[in-house]
Amino acid sequence: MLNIVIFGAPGSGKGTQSEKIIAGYGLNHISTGDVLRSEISRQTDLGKVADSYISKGQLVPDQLIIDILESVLDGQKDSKGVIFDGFPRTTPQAIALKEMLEKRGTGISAVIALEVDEAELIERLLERGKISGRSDDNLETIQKRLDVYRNQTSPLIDYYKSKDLYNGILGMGTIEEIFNRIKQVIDKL
Ligand code: B4P
Repeated sequence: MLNIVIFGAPGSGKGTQSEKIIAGYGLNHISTGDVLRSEISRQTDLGKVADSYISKGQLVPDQLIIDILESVLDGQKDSKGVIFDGFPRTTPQAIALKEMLEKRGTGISAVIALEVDEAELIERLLERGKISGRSDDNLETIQKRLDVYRNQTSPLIDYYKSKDLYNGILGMGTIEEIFNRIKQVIDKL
C-alpha cells in the first residue's frame, strides 16, 4: 500500500495538493479537517465539540481525533493506499497512526512536507477567509494556529526525519510546480 502523510503548516496547501495526488495516483483521501467541518455543518455532538476548538485556532483533543481516524480508516479497507491530510498533528497522533497501520499490516511510505514562508501562509489564509466562511480564517485565529503549529506540530519534522520518512518540498510557486515536485518523491517510492 502507498500511504502518504501530507504535512505542513495551516495554509501550506495540504488539501490543494491532496486533490492532485488523488487524481494522479488513485489513492483514498482522509482529511481530518474535512471530517471535522462536515460534523460541524451537520451540527452533530462531535461537531459542536470540534467547533469549540477550531474556532479558537486550537487542535481538537488527540483521543477524539484518533478515534475518528480509526473509524474512517476502517471504512477504506480495499484501497491502493491513503493520503493522510492534516493528520498527524501531534506526537501522540503520530504514534497512534504508526500503531493503527501496523495493526493492519501496513505502514507510512513517505511524509511529504510542504515548506512555505509564514508571510505567504497568512496571505493565503486571509484570502481564503474572504470566501470560505471558515470560523478559523481570520487574522487573530490564523496567528493562534501558527503558534499551535510551531509548538505542537513542528516537532514531528524531527520525529519523521529520525525515521527516514521526511521529504521536504518547496511549497511555494504555482500549484502545478509544487505537484511536480511531489510527483518526483512519489514516483521513487
Ligand atoms: P485543515 O483542514 O487541515 O486546514 P489547513 O491546515 O488550514 O489547510 P491546508 O494546508 O489544507 O491548506 P489549503 O490546501 O486549503 O485544519 C483545520 C483545523 O481543523 C485545524 O486548525 C484544527 O483545529 C482541526 N484539525 C484538523 N486536523 C486535526 C488533527 N489531526 N488534530 C487536531 N485538530 C485537527 O490551502 C490554503 C489556501 O491556500 C487555499 O485557499 C488555497 O487555494 C491556497 N493555495 C494552495 N496552494 C497555493 C499555491 N501554490 N499558491 C497560492 N495559493 C495556494
